Amino acid sequence: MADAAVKEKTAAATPEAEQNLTDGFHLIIDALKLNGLTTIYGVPGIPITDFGRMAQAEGIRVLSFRHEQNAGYAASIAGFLTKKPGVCLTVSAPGFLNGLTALAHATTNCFPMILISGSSEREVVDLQQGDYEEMDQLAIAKPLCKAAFRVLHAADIGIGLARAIRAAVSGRPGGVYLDLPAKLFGQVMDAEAGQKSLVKVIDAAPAQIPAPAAVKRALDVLKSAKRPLIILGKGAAYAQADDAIRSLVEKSGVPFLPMSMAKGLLPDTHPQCAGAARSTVLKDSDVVMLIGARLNWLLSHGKGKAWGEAPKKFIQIDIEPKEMDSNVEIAAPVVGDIGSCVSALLQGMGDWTTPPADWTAAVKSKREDNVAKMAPRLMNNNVPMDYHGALGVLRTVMKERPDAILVNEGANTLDLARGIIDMYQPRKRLDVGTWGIMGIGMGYAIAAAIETGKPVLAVEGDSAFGFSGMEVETICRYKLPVCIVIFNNDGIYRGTDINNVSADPAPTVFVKGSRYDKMIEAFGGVGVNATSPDDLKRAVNAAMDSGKPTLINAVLDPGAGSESGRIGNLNPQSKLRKK
Ligand SMILES: Cc1ncc(C[n+]2csc(CCOP(=O)(O)OP(=O)(O)O)c2C)c(N)n1
Ligand SMILES: [Mg+2]
Repeated sequence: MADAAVKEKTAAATPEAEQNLTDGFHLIIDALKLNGLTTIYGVPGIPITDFGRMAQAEGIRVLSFRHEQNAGYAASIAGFLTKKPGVCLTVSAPGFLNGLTALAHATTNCFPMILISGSSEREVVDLQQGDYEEMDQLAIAKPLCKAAFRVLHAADIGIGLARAIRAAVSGRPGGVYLDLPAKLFGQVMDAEAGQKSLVKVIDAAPAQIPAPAAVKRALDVLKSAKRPLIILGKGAAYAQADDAIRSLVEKSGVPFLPMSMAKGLLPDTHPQCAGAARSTVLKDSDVVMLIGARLNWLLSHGKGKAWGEAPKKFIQIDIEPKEMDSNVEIAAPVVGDIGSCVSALLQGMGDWTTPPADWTAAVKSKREDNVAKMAPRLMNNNVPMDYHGALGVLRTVMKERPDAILVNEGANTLDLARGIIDMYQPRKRLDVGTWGIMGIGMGYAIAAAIETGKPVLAVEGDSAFGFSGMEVETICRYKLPVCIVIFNNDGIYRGTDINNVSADPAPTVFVKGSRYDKMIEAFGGVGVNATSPDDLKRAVNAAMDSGKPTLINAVLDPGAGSESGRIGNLNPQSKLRKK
């Protein structure tokens, strides 16, 4: 700050001198713009307040949040949607730490993101002399991201940002930390030398072509299958190789199972979609081709009960060689970027024989049975609403607006919405991701609206919403076309738990009958209390048509949910617990 003040005075005294100078503030802005990074999600404060103002003045879109974690989640999903690193900007120590959760989340989910944090003076931090917001941020960030860099000299800003961009988007994408000490912003240098020091990153995520032998091996294994299955992960959605993936799936004739954020890559209503026959295809398949999907907990690590007794062979397509054999043996690893791998497979297929008809017919009939069983439940008009009645309405809303973006978090609210709401287009479903994290909701909704210009429907558990709820002000401030529907069942999983021992409520319950709709009214948004599926339908359609920031409090039966949604089995049990 002091440096900036001194510089301003000097510049006023000698205007012609200033023309030949630039400084850290401007070089960072120029470097971002040069690389097409024109949106920043963040929270202002020392030492980056002026930087945000200047960036805005220079045409960068600076979106100011109420908490860095939400700004960070916004940046992470911007990275997923655009294949460019989403940028989050924070102040030092506490702001940095608030943003760090999102950086770790981006890394875990393989989203490209750069967390840029201002930091305190190196000399003071390193001697631990108690600076304002003192913290060795670089050291703390390192284990939680793909790469971490610090820039100490204005002349290195160009290189520093170039390294951050490459690290974020090349190979398997992830989070990168860029540490910018306060002094850097005010550092002055010759303007021409400054311009020359900037780097425009060429081919930041170069294609990684798979080895022909690996492609042939994969096709041989797939050809040998009697009951093949393709699993599409969010890596496949990220790749933006939509046409090639669709062609591969359709030409192969193999049933496909989309992971949550891969839904819509091919429509959930596609004749080969096995989404509604998930347990059957996992159990009974004999060859499984994973495209940008990892065999982590979300796929029961590729083994155990969910995968049945039948021996299985896995083909895995992934950009990260270390992913292979992470949980089970991979018979045919194909390492490369998804687009190049899928194209190579397509080319190698030649005259292809589709899988045995008894397998595809069995999958189809299982799917149709399950869909038919579900249908009447989705049409119920119960008051208070249950999940199926409410989700039946939202399913139709999304069907009628296939290019809207669905953001989804919660436990029951997540698991049931994922199964019930069909998706029709790629990258339209954004949810809790690899960690099953609560708190992504409003950050994702904001970034989705900003990055795509499309209307956003955020379907939120009442607990999930609470993690980022204050950002409804941000949504109203920027007048974003976001409709938030809160599935209000008075608590986490359910609102019915009772504490028999003291006056305190049970740990999973909230204030009964809360009116979340009133929150958005405080900021000029539209609030609606919906008690029936019909109410909900009217309110959501009005919101999606008007594009006005809207929050609908959907009153659900407090007893409707189940513990931890679909993953209750992951809860450890006490043998001593008194029933
Ligand atoms: C950051 C974070 N904290 C806590 C949790 C644990 N957790 C899982 S789901 C959930 C909330 C579920 O309640 P709600 O959002 O109301 O959905 P419901 O099941 O009631 O529909 C919580 C707190 C988590 N997943 N992530
Ligand atoms: Mg709830």
